Amino acid sequence: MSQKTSVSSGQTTAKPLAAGRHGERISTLISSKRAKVDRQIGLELFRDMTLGRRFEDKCAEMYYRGKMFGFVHLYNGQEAVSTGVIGAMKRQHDWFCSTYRDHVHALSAGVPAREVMSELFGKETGCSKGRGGSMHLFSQEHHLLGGFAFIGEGIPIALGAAFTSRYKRDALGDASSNAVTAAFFGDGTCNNGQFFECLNMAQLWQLPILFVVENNKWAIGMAHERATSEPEIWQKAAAFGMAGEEVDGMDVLAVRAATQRAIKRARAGEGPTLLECLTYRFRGHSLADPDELRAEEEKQFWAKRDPLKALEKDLTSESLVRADELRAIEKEIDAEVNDCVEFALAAAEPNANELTRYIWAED
Ligand SMILES: Cc1ncc(C[n+]2csc(CCOP(=O)(O)OP(=O)(O)O)c2C)c(N)n1
Ligand SMILES: [Mg+2]
Repeated sequence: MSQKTSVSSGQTTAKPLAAGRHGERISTLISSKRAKVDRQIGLELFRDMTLGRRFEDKCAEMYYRGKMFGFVHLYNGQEAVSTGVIGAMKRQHDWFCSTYRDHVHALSAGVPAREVMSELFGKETGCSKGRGGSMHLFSQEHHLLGGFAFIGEGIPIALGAAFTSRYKRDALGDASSNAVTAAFFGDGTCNNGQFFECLNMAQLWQLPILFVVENNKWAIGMAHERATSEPEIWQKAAAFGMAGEEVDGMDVLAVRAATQRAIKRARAGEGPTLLECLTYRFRGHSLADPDELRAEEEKQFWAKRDPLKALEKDLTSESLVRADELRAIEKEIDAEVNDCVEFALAAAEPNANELTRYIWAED
């Protein structure tokens, strides 16, 4: 049976919202169980989300200044998902699998900003040695299984990582093997066959995996409600007998609490969870997208739910931190982001004679 621990009232407002059903869902979603955080964790969450936001803003600047090439998909607006999920897991122990919208997942997983920015410039110092670029970030050290250009491509890879954890423990007798894998993907991807196949297998084998759907309402220019027969993706878990939950993806404390529940189940051998995070991207699909399809009113509706401002309000209203401390963090992050750009611009290009190096594991 699916578990719905966040409760929607199911009521619709008298006047339809400009933001449509996606907006109505988040407006009526009650995040009853948000994570309680102390000052230190609160600051860490704010720092991680700020790094994600400022890093992406810098990417846009570099792209429009002609310094960065190829497809670049930014994550602005969705930071509470990356930080909420990865921040509730164990870095360099658990595993993370991304999509082409992968910069911020890599940063949250601990890949240094210098390595991520270098990769975007195609430099040898990049986390994929400059051979991958924006959509193919990878770090064995930080357990980042990759960014993937084809939608749904990462889900079976993540499933394999989750299977490995279980196999090491149950078949090879390694009692310490309790890593959980988080697979991130979008709403549009949930109409892809790999999603259903992997949900089935994960539940059948009770694998330690968290399927994180970042439902930002849009798949390039296709609105979610137009493309799927059941827009409430979390409900699809029930077809497999899997735990499913919907959560406010603009609220990092709600995402963190939902992740903690899912991770607890996964580590206890109680299997996977499908977590649908309701969110929104603040920029176009990619930096090549003029973003003309989405209504201005809809964008404004979501801008009011900026996850960074929401966290700041939470932390300051509980007097855990002062606003000036957060401004100081932003300054530090800006310096870090500027430093990673300078580092990446000055770094060496890969040697053209070594174009195919690193294709095989022995390299
Ligand atoms: C297998 C495959 N089919 C089509 C595409 C083209 N494509 C690129 S992004 C995208 C939309 C994905 O939307 P969603 O899963 O909601 O992710 P978001 O971009 O919103 O993060 C599509 C169809 C692709 N990359 N791979
Ligand atoms: Mg989407």
